[in-house]
Amino acid sequence: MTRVFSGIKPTGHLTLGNYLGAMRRWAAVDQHRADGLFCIVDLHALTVDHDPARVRRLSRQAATLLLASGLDPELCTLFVQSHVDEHTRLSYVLECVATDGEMRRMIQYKEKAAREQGRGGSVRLSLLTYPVLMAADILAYGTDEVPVGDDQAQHVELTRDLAVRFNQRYGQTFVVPRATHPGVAARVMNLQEPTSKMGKSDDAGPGIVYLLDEPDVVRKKVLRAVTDSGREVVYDREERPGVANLLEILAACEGGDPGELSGAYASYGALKKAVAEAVVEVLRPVRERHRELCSDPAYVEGVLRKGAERAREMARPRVDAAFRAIGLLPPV
Ligand code: AQP
Repeated sequence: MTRVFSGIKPTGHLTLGNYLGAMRRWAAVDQHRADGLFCIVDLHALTVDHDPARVRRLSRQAATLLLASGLDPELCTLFVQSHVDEHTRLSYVLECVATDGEMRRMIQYKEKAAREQGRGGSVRLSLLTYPVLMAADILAYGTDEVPVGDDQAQHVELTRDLAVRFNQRYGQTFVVPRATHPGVAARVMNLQEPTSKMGKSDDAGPGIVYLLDEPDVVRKKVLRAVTDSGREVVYDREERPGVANLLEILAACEGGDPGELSGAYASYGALKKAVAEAVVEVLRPVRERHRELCSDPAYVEGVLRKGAERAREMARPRVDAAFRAIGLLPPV
């Protein structure tokens, strides 16, 4: 069975972008057709300035929201990265095959390092080595497929390079994974800045729809979305990114093609109303299920405990094999 690994970073409240671009597909498709591992990658959240209590809170919330979105612990493995030591064990070994130059070429590193410096902070070494830990997350499980958004494609490419290099130097150990991209909603854009991704670690603002926003808040954010001075609803990503984003969100919520949907709306106002209601409806069951799960934290903890046990069993043999292959003595 195809093995799929994907992660979500507890760096902010989860957004409509996370849901439409990733979580919904994990629950509706990936966990049914594949052996799915879905991970709250909390170690990655430590690579930038953070509040420890907030990371813990967001990790719990992400697990609850993933279950609320339909992940079924009977069908997939849901766990927290820091609960499975194999990730950091393997990360060190992979640091011994990766190069400094490779790390510095990562676009996300350059962007995030500049952001940290812009905020007057220093750049953590872990931000530079983050793609190696991500490679370890993936390679530890013999992953075949990694569903990712556009911005993570370079990291999966690096993961493939490291797997191939390790296998060539030290013997066949890792499966070489491939990235898969969601067809719809690959990149939900910020409603106020439609040329930037709707990112959960961006400063909170009216351009980001959070999964736990009240319906009226969702409506307000969508109705205030930035469009342009035109009047006619046409789908043109380059010239009219705001309207294109709304059409793509609508298509992701209701099905259909953004270009074809554009013909159904006579004004931006009508389009925004339709998008607002579509988003409210898509998020309604998630919010309701989330509320139920919050009243049973022991259930969520149990899922994470079993998930970590299963993940550990899957990862350990391959990570042990990598230790032996690269020259480390087995424990006596
Ligand atoms: N706007 C988006 N549109 C489509 N897909 C998105 N994803 C995230 N934002 C959008 C997808 O959600 C999954 C988990 O994302 P992540 O936790 O790895 O990172 P992020 O949400 O992409 O992170 P942010 O918000 O940009 O900020 P940082 O990196 O600082 O936490 C991924 O599959 C992602 O593609």
